[in-house]
Formats: sequence, C-alpha cells, structure tokens
Amino acid sequence: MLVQRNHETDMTIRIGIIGTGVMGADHANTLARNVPGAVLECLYDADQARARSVADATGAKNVATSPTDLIKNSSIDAILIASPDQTHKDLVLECLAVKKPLLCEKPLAPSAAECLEVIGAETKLGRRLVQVGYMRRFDPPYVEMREALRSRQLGKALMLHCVHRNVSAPSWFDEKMAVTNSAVHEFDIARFLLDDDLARVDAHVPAAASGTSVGAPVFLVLHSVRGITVTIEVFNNAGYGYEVNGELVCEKGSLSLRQPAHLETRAALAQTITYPADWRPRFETAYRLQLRAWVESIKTQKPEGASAWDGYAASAIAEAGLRSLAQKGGAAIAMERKPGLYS
Ligand code: ISE
Repeated sequence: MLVQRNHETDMTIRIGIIGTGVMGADHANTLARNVPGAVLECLYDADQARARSVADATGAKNVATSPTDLIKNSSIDAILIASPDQTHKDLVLECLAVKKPLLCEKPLAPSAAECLEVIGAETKLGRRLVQVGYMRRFDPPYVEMREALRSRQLGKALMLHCVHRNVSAPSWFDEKMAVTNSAVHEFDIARFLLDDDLARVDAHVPAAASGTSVGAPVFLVLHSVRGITVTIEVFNNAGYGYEVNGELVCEKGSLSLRQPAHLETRAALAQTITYPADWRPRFETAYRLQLRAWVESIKTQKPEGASAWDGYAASAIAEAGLRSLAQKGGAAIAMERKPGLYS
C-alpha cells in the first residue's frame, strides 16, 4: 500500500511514533511544537502508561496497543521508530512492507547483516523510504565544517579527531554499546564530513580501565579509503557533563567545533560555563532541522539525511570495531557493493 494521500495538495503528514522513551518523547515534543506540516497522530510504547503520558503532554491523538497496529493504521502516513536498538530492523521491514516512509533512530540495527536485510527490502521496492536518525548531519557547526572543507581553502583534510563523552552509562548499556550505540555517531559524521569511506579500525580500552566493563572508555584509530586518519574517544562515564568535540586538521589550518554554551558566569574568582546533562540540549537544533527535513522529504519525495546505506556503513564499521577489540589488533572494514538506489 502506498501512502494514500496526495502530499502536493494535502500538506499535512500524519505521524506515528513507536517508542516513547527519552528520544521518542523528545521527537514527539519537537514534532508537536516545532515542525510545520506534521501532525502527531498516534504513539506506541510497550509501557502503555508512558505512551499515554507523552500523548497527553504533546496532544498526540491516539495511543496504539501494538507497533503493527500503528504501522498498518491507514490514518498514519509516516512512522518514527525510537524503540530499543534490537527492535529496529523488524519494525523497519514492517514499514517497508506497507510502503510507508520512516525515520529510524540510530543505529539502523546493531549488526551489519540486519542492515543489509533492510537494504535488500528497500532496493526491492526501488524507492528510498528509510531515513536514519544520524542528526549531526543537520547540526549547523558540522554542516559549516563540511562546507569549509569543500571550499578547499584549507587544502586537503589530513586528520579528524573526535571526542564523545557522556555523564554516565545506564545499567543496560553493555560494553559493546560504546561502539554500536555511541561511536556510530562519529563513524557517520566522519563519512559525512570527509565524503569518504572508512577502511580500517584499531580499537582499544585503556589497560588502566580494565575491570570496568560498562562505560569504560574506548579509543579508536581509523583510516579512510583516501588515507585520512580519524581518532575517536568515546567515554560514556566521563562524569562531568555531555560533550562532543571535533577537530578537522587540514593542510593549511584546522576547523574545530566550539561548545555551544549559552552562558558564562564570572563569580567567586572563577569563570564558568556549564555542560548539558545529555545530548538533547547540545543537538536540539539538529533534531529540529532533521525532523523538518524528514517531513519535507515525505512531501517532495526527495530523500534527505542518512540513508539505509549510511546506516549500514556505520554498523559495519562498528562491527569491525568490536572485532578489533576482541582480537586486540586492527580490523579491516568490509562493505558490500553499494546498490544504485543509494548513489
Ligand atoms: C545515545 O543513544 C545518543 O544517540 C547520543 O547522541 C549519544 O551521545 C549517546 O552516547 C548515545 O548513547
């Protein structure tokens, strides 16, 4: 079943959200308040009371009792999937089976094989309906960095240094998730900024952190196909605040992200800026622009943002990263041939 309505004439996209935890609730709020042309039609969460309370807070019209009911509901045009990572693939396939556009939170799936199943289903359809929630592609500082690199004023890119720190890892965040759930953002933004694929990864956990499984820092050194070195530190238990840093070193200069702090306090012989407790304030603009672009892309049928192929690439790099950790040595990043749909 194709999306039934003519979006050229009817400009409202009716959205259903699966998963109303931290990100599902945040997206519901943004869609309800900050995305023209979107209507929150229905929410689903395994915790029905949580779905109801997010619906009450955002004015979503209904709460579904199963994700399948929501996906098949003919009054829903598009679906946002924000449920746990391991549920993504099956839900994406269900949406593709009824030919509905969807935005799936990252990662597209924790394993490359699952992402390839999605790519198989989408290429069979012959239409791009999947967008993956790699929201940094809409973050103005990263977009500026990419444009500056493309202007060639600083010459070629040589190295990209990325730092990704969270306050604390939740108890369910297993040791692999530093790579499959956090570092995937860095893999995706590296590919986006450099316009290049990554070929090799060497991942380490500092010996000094051995014994700490959940939330131990992971340091990765990657090499792009064109020979750019990418370093990534992920530390999910950094304690002090949420911080994402990036520096792109080029032949004639370097480009760095500034912390978008809004306030600086001078008092008691100190100058202070504060860090957010998690990623939502830091990437608020990126999330808003991502959702606006998604809704617009449904109307125009011109895909935007990270594709299923990009989702696959990030998960394939993560898989090689886990291999490298297990074998305590570098690992090659194997990728399938890119189908024409994603060129
Ligand atoms: C989380 O799932 C996110 O997507 C955040 O952006 C990231 O910073 C965090 O490390 C992830 O766990």
